[in-house]
Amino acid sequence: MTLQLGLVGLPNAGKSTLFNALTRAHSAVAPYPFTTIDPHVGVVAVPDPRLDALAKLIHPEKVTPTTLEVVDIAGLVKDAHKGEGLGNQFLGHIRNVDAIALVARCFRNDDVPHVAGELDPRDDLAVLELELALADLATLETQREKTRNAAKAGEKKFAAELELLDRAHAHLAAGQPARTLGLSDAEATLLRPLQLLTAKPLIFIANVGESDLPSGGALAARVASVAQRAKAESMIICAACEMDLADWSSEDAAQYRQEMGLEESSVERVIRAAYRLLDLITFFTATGGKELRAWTLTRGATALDAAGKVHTDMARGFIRAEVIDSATLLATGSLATAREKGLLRLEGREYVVQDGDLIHFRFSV
Ligand SMILES: Nc1nc2c(ncn2[C@@H]2O[C@H](COP(=O)(O)OP(=O)(O)O)[C@@H](O)[C@H]2O)c(=O)[nH]1
Ligand SMILES: [Mg+2]
Repeated sequence: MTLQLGLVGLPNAGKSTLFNALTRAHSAVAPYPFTTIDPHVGVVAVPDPRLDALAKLIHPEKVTPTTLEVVDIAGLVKDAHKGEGLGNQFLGHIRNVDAIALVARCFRNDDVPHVAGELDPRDDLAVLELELALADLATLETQREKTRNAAKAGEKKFAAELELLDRAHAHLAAGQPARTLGLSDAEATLLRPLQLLTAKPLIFIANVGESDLPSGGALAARVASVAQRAKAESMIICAACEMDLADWSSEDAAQYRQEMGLEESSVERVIRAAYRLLDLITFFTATGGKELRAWTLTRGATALDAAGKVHTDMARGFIRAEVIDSATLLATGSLATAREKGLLRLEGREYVVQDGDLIHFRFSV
């Protein structure tokens, strides 16, 4: 299961442009072929300098970065929650993603009409946030009805659930996202099946024109203030520029970025932000020295979880994990030396995997 970041925004915000830039950009790690699952889902390699450095040390035949999926969700419009246009279908797509990037139009282009005429990303973001909240309110109302009936039938556990649903409903009705409900683990588990849209981790993207790089200009500042209120990150991107850059050589692209005062590729920034949002870490495997591969894991996951990512057999027949963190390995210079020096630790199935660990699983089936 690959984690998905959904691009959500009003029509003409630049979602498809950003989607193309993200999925066409050449990975810094290894040439990763752009794969389309369908026209709206793309696979992007997660850039990781540690993977580059490990490849230089291990000389594998193949280097495989870990990936994220990006979903271009067709324009959300006002009244989508009522099923206007293809509203319900769009909301269903959003329900399935793990994190949301709200794309706000901040570029001026008289050839590209804006739905509301006057350009103000605060209005656009308010429409988006409202639609997501109204969809959640509808979900909560339906669930409340079901739970209320079950509670009437006398089952005690439903009374507690009903209370939680009432609390969530009041919170949303007061204009707050489900994200800020402050749930206990048990409560979060109860609400998770509802896949509330406003509970999903969120970043804001100000899609600016080239002339507003790198600072973003006045409209991007408005996006930043909306993001701050939502306690979320915001970033400035020129999607159209990034799409052009995807076709340039990496030297030319680097020179352009330097001239524009951009520190790194926006593609990398978006992917990194998604990683942070989802609280993900990366571990590496180097099977027989042939394939060096990066894998994504949720922070806090164990060696057994990691083994299961690689192969179900490895989890089933798990014996031990041989672990070295990549920084130590890189400083040592070679896997053989690290082994001689006893730097590879033997860890059991409960070991909590750390970001950057290189793991060799010992298993028998
Ligand atoms: N000037 C400028 N135009 C952009 C930018 N991003 C998108 N556009 C243009 O805006 C139009 C709509 O973009 P698109 O990505 O299709 O928007 P979507 O409806 O959100 O998918 C296209 O003509 C793009 O070329 C940008 O950063 N600057
Ligand atoms: Mg589009």
